Amino acid sequence: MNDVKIAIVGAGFSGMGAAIKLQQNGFEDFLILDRGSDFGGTWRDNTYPGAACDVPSHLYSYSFELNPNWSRSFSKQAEIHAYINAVAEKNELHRRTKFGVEVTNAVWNETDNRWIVDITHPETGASQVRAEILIGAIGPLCEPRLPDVTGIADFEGEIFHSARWNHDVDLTGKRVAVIGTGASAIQIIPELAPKIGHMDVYQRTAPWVLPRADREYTGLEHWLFRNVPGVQRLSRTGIYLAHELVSYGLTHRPNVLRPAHAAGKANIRRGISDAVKRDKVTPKFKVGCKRILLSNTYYPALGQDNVDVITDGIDHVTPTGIVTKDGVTREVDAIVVATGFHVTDSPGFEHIVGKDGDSLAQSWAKSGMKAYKGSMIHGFPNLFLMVGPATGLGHTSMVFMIESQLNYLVDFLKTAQRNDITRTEVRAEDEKVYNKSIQKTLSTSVWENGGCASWYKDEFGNITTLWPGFTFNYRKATKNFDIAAYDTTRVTATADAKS
Ligand code: N01
Repeated sequence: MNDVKIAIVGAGFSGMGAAIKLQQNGFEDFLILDRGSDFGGTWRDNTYPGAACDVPSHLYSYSFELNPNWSRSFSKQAEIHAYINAVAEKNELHRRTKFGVEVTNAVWNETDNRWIVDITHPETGASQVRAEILIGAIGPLCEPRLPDVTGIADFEGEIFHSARWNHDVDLTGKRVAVIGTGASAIQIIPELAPKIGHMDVYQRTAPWVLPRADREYTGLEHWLFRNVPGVQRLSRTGIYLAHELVSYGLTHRPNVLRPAHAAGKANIRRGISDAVKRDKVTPKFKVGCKRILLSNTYYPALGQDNVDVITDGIDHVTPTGIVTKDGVTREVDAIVVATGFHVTDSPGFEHIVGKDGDSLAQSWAKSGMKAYKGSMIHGFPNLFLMVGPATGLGHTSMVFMIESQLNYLVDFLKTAQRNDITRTEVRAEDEKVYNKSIQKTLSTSVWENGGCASWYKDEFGNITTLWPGFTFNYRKATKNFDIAAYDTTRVTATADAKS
């Protein structure tokens, strides 16, 4: 049994950020556990052709590790992954990280006030880590969701999910089907279109895809970012404020976003000349209801003669092709599955077990995901969930939200240390009131009223993933650890006593 004060599960942006902030604040006794072989989480796993960030890099990076060398406004996956690894190296995170480790279970032990974390490693086998605090940094976009389509398991050609790209397969000249037209697919399709023989794009819902102001930074800009103090921060602030304006429309006044409809439609007209295809890809819901996508190359790719957009719905898959509901069979050599992730039903939730013996999945099965400030959950003492419920965004950088959570995390740890607190559990009533207010704010939002189905909603139809409103309000809400919302247990001279 390995004893640590803090165990961090996940070495992506949020787990690494937590580790760096812990170090900076004198909490050195921690261990990061990750099943992969490298830092980066989703930016390590998503290596599909065209993978890039749809938030400008100067904002989609840590505020405490600015990078003046971003090559372009919207960086590609390899550059983001390299940045993440450079940050990890600079902060010497390898010293406190175990890779190749699968966390199979994490169970709260009420007697010891500790998390018992079961792990397995291909070489060292099964063992346990015992921790006072568990930081769940598993990320909401890490478990690929495969479509529940009859026969898909029996397909005999190449088939892989966008987040598990098989680089050994050469798709040049092949007949390829892409299932899905979300954020990943719209980046993959333009990369494949020029090289494949024929592509069928299976679209269930047409997304809004707006032009992307992507460009390389000039030598002068790089020089300014490196040498003139404040220029990079100014650029970052400008990007941040521009994105925050969108949040007002998304949350309170969807009609403010009307110009985006025009921009989206113009993007379609520019890219596709065929009227039938144009009609097929024109969205039928309000912009912003599903994630707004950015691309200058998606529609031109769909407009190519060797690309068909199929909207008839998949009925089943045969060993050699896909049959749509109208009975048409289309033979293919490979299927790319770009159908997203288990977000509100992540398998990871089944393996975190709280004080009553219920897992997060069981606890949330009755009424959906909820947490206090997206971080702490009633019934799960000393668990701090990164990018938890109601922290997701549709308009700007998740790194901003992560850093807000990190402020809260550090203040929580400092408060506990200062007051000799060994057990911290958010009160059920505070959690309830907090989530009620989130749902009230969401009631005017485009996510609720925009006429679409999206992964932002859970099986009960509740939006449990998104932060509604300006991100600076979340920054304010997480500035200080509000101990009054928590039940705590303190160490006394003789024994632990409930306060
Ligand atoms: O997944 P998605 P994604 N049959 O859920 C369709 C982030 N991200 O991997 O819209 C047929 O968006 C589904 O159809 P519908 C970003 O937060 C960021 O693309 O549900 N189709 C949809 O078209 C994003 O939101 C970047 O009707 C099926 C698609 O599959 C999140 O990751 C880049 C189906 C899934 O789209 C997920 O994006 C990439 C079925 N059975 C991703 N099931 C950045 O740039 C699903 N679909 C930062």
